[in-house]
Order: sequence, then structure tokens, then C-alpha cells
Amino acid sequence: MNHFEADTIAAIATAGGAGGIAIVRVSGGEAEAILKHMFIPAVKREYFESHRLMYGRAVDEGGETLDEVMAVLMRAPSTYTREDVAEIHCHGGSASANAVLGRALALGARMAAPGEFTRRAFMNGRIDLSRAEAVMQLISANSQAAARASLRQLEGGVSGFVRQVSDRLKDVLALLEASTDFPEEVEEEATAREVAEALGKIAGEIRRRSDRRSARLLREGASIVLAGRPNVGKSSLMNALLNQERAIVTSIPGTTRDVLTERISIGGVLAEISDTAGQRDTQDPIERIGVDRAKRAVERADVVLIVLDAASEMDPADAELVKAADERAIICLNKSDLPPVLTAQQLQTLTEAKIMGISAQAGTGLDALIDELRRRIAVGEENNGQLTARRHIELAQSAANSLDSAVGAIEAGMPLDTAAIDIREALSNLSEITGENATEAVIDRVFEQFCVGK
Ligand SMILES: Nc1nc2c(ncn2[C@@H]2O[C@H](COP(=O)(O)OP(=O)(O)OP(=O)(O)O)[C@@H](O)[C@H]2O)c(=O)[nH]1
Ligand SMILES: [Mg+2]
Repeated sequence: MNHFEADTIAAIATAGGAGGIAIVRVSGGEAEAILKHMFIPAVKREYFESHRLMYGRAVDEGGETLDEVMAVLMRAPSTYTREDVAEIHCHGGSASANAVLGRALALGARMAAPGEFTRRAFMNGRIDLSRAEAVMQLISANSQAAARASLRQLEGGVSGFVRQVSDRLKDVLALLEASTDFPEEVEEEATAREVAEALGKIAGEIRRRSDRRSARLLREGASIVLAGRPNVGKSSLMNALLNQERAIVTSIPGTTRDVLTERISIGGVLAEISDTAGQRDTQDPIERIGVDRAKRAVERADVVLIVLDAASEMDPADAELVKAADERAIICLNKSDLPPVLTAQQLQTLTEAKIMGISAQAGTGLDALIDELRRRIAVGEENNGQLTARRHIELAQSAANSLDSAVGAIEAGMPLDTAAIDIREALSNLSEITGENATEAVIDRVFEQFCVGK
């Protein structure tokens, strides 16, 4: 891609609100001239050395001090945008940064659109589209795991994967073309088998990398919901897992009325844990709403902790929950500090779900429970390099589907060039991930989601 002619843009690059420093960023051909007009270094100098931080004053057109600042001029091409970039580090809060930005605009810069700095990095060929999206994801990452995944993309994980898979598909395509161009020299049936096998393998790899569940876990975190009849100790367990007295605990059944959600980090994956109202038939209209909300929370959960009271007989509400337990469920047999009435052996005859004995009050069994939760919501190492952006996943899945249909065509004994069409389709989807053949509209949509100043 060529360096493209553009005007000079400016924006506040740091988040709004109070803070130690705020940074005004200017990028484009006029960045140096603008900086020299509005910044007076404490140590007088004619020439601004590139990439060197200078202390001084930002001044208005009359030479009055706007703020005491640090400034740096970074000459192209070793900059974020590959254009000349100036950054002025002002005192935090919006007043000073706004005054400095206002001055840069008065000197001829234009206010940057959302994501425009990163868009320029893309247009100037410094990063591909998937890396630009990684920048955005990193900014909004809300857990260590999400940040790590974004960083891997930023380091080119997605681009590398796309390149590697595309190269292999091109090899397969070459093989197909040889067999259709010189049918007399190629063993058609052996080629077909070889191609189908290679395509199936590639499709599988693409699918593993574009697993929707792992992507959602990385992006949004997992949701863990506590469910159970009243008074079994759901709120006590919530507090024990959070290590704080968050939910109200009493011996009165029906204490919790609403869904109460808190965030915790389990093995670097962000999780939202929700305490819910005890599930029972009730005449109390408020409690009934709470029970409905509890049921809906359970439907959406990644993991459901079904809490039972080990010190009392199972009642019909317990039985219903145990019967409904699916692969997301962990049955927590709580109050194991009391003399046992309901046992794990009894439950095993009713459900396949994992059963764990715990005491929310005494704290026993909680480490094992947390380990189990960690295993359930972990995004496995085999998903190292997992695509996390929705756009990438959609494109990767379409590519995998095209490859499946190529395999289908070959297995149905159709001519090999039918498969070639599907492979080209898959290649086109893959190249859209890195933006090689992304349309202006796709590019616009990607950068629209950025914040101003990035
Ligand atoms: N002995 C013992 N008592 C417990 C344990 N966990 C909770 N309790 C007691 O059980 C009672 C109910 O606890 P909660 O945590 O409020 O129960 P809940 O399931 O949230 O109840 P609702 O909000 O009414 O649905 C309280 O008196 C707790 O102290 C436990 O592990 N052992
Ligand atoms: Mg409760």
C-alpha cells in the first residue's frame, strides 16, 4: 500500500475524567510545524530531535502559557501512523488538554474521527485489519485472558494463521488445477482423495480457531449462576466465592429477591457470578418476579451451580432442579458441616452432573469448586490463537463451510473444478479477515467502533 496523502489530524488520546496526565496527539505532514508553533522547550533548540521527550510550555497565539507540558516529535516512518506524529503530555483533567487541542486545531489540524490514527496505520501498510481490530479489543479488554488474546492478535497471530492456511489452500488449488489442465498425467481418483483429506484437515483447524464459545468467554467473560430452593445457602456460597459479605444471608427462606451479579476473575478469565432468589412456588408477587428472573439467568448461564442442602431431605423443588441439570451444571451439596441427610450416593442415581460436597459456612470444598469452575470456563491452550473478533469468526466459519462443501463435491464424484470454486471462495473470506480485499464499507465499519484519539 502506498503512503497516502492526508491532512493533519489531532485528538486527545487519553481517557476523559480526572487523571495524572492527558495526551494530545497530532499526526500528519503538519505535525512538526504545529508543534513548533505551540510548544516552547525549556532548553532552547532550533531542531527537535525525533523520538525525544522535551520539557517546556504549551503556549497560545500570544505566547501565554496554556500548560506546563512534556512534548515529543516522532518523525515518520517509525511512528504509530507512519506519519509525523507529535504528542503533548499535559496535566490531567480536560481543561488543559482541551486548551492544547484547541490550539493545535487553530494551527490547522483537523479533529480526528474515531479510530482515525489506527486507520492511517492500516492505510499506510503498518498493520493489517485484524491487527487494527486487536488494538481496539486490547483497549476494551476486561480480563487478563482477553488482553492476552488481543495481544497475540496484535503480534500478528491472526494474520499469521490466515497466511499459513491460505498458503496451504493455494497448494491444494494448484494440485487441482494440474489435474484439470493435464488430466492424462494425473491419477484423478488419488488426487481427489488427497485433496479431500487436506481440505477436511484445514477446515477442522479453522473451526478450532473460530470456536464461538471460547471467543465469547474471552470477550465477555463467563456467567456463573447460583440456583436452588430457598435457604440452601446460595447467598452464603456467593459471598464465600467473592470473599466478601456481598449478599444478605439470613435463616429466613426467601431472603434473596433479585438477581445479584458480581465480577470475579477465575484463572484469568473474567466471570460474572449471580446469586438468585430461591426457587419455590410462592404467592408473594415480588418473590415470584425474583423466581422468574432466577430461571432466566439459569437459561443464559455458562455454568449453573445447583445448591442443595445436605442436612435436609430433598424436596420437590430440589428434585426438579436436579432433573433439569445439564452439562453446564455442578451440584453443590452444601452444609456438609452438619450431620448428613442427603448424600452424593443418593444423588448419583438421579443425575449425571458433577456433585461436590461443600460448606459455604466452614469454607470446606471451596478450593475444589473453584478449580472445577476454572476448568469449565477456561479457554483451553488448544485455543491458543483463538479468533475473538466476531467479524473474524464469521469469515473463518464461512471459509470452513466452503471447504466442507468442496469436500462434499469431491466425495459426490463431481468434477474437481467445482471444488476449486469453493476453495477460492474460502480464500476470499480469509483474505477479508486481514483486510487484503476488504471493501471501503468493511473498513469503515471496523474503524467506526474505535474511540476518538486511537
Ligand atoms: N451449617 C451451615 N449453614 C449454612 C451453610 N450455608 C448457609 N448456611 C445457613 O443457611 C441459611 C440460609 O443461607 P442463605 O445463604 O441465605 O441461603 P439462600 O439459599 O441464599 O436463601 P434464599 O435467599 O432465601 O433463597 C443461613 O442461616 C446460613 O447461615 C453451611 O455451609 N453450613
Ligand atoms: Mg439468598
